[in-house]
Amino acid sequence: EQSRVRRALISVSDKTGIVEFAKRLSSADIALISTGGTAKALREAGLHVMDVSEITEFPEMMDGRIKTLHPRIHGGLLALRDNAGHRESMDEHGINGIDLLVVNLYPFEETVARGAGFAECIENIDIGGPAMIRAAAKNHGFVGVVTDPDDYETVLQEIELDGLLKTETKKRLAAKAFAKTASYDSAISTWFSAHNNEPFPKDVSVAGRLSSVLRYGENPHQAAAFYKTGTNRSGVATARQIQGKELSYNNLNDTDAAYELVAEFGFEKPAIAIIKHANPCGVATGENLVEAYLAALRCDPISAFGGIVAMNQKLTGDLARKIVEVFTEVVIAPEVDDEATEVFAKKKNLRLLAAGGVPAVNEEGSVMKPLAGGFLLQSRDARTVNLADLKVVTKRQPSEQELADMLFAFKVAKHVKSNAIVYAKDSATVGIGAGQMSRLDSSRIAARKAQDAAEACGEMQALTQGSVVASDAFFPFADGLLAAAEAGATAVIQPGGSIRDDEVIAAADDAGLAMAFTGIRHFRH
Ligand code: 93A
Repeated sequence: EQSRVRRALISVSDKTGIVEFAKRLSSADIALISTGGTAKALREAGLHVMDVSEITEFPEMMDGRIKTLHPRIHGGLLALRDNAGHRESMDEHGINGIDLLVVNLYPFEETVARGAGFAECIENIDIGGPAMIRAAAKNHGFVGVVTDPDDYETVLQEIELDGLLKTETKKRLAAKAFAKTASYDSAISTWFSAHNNEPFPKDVSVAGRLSSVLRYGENPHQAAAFYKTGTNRSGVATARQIQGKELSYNNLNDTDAAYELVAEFGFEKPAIAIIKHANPCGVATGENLVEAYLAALRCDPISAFGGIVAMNQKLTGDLARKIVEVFTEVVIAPEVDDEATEVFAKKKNLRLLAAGGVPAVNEEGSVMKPLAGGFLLQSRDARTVNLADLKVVTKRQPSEQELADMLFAFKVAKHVKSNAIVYAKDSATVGIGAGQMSRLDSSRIAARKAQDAAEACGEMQALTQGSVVASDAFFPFADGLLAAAEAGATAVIQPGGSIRDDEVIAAADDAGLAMAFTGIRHFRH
């Protein structure tokens, strides 16, 4: 038999909406018990509140480290109301049942995120809050536990109806409560390990918040959902969808790839990337976004059909009018102006996203890759190759234009699945070879795609004539490099480090190429 909610304990750090919530609980004849700061806020709003210290007969002490850690509180949360022995203990020790617990925790993650010192972070580890949350969630048969202000309204509506909380509701709240304490503890453990210079803790639990259940996964027979980890890295996770159909699993994956790629160019120059199947089919920077878009599109107009377009600057009406000429699935930009929004409104299905910002390329972080029975964890590939990293190894020095294009091509190659070969000219890709098992094949495919693109534009000569070529890893033999020379490349950028580097350098010299080594590899599998 269900019993009415009579007593609620409220102890919250984030006091958003708490006064309104408590007022309605009080109107529903529920007695309120509270810790220091929360009690003060509620009293100021004219509510009648009992202090926890009145119940425990202990003052809050040790700078608040001890507030609710007491059998009169935990007994009230944990006692099984239908168990005679438990009831006896309650009577004997003056313990009253607590039927509703409303807690949100010390803001540990926020304290870490704003760069607070070690001692302050430690002080923001909540002990009493999680203890109460876990006690109430364990005893969810009798206690409702509210850990998220988003649940205030639903809980109120049930209570206002008949003074009760439904069994399913209490169960749902308990599951959410344990997820909350698990992710809270995982944040503490990750932070603590990093502090001890242990980048890889013994146990890793990935804490994410369900953002949406997707229609299906990579294929229609797979189920899928999108979880957000709350790292605040601008991108698909922070984006606001302005219009268009629901984003699919593949849309999210490809949009992420597209946005990370344009982020390489920061705010230094307007950049556009067009993505298909997580690989770019055209990337360019330009004086403005329209110029960059047209140059990116020229690289592979056939593959761009049904693609995803990302940019690193505000999307304007001019560009929107160009994009809608090609069938496009998703468009993502840091911001979208009103004119562009209007242009896209006519394309009902097109998904338009405003991400708020562009993620910092050099930001530290980890990436995970699942495999059967486990997962691999590594730090992000946060390296960008600069002029200072380059070592020219050929007799011929690259020209200034070649150097600029080499750095551009290498940045793009970082975002192409290995083996990656990228031809570029005038800060635009002209041929991309991705995901082949042999570097020579990637090289040939990139050159052939450039030839196709030229023919599609009614040009005789492949766009690779007079281009530069980037390789994500070293050329193990001279053949891949010679294929590039044959396609018309005049300069090469690659990590170097093959045992046959001498052979490869000699072949480059013979072909009159300029070549620079980066010393940095950008595998992406
Ligand atoms: O320092 S604590 O770990 N010790 C406790 O006994 C305790 N009880 C509640 N932190 C404790 N809390 C937390 O205090 C709650 O989780 C909540 O975040 C906060 C509310 O404090 P106040 O009402 O004084 O603002």
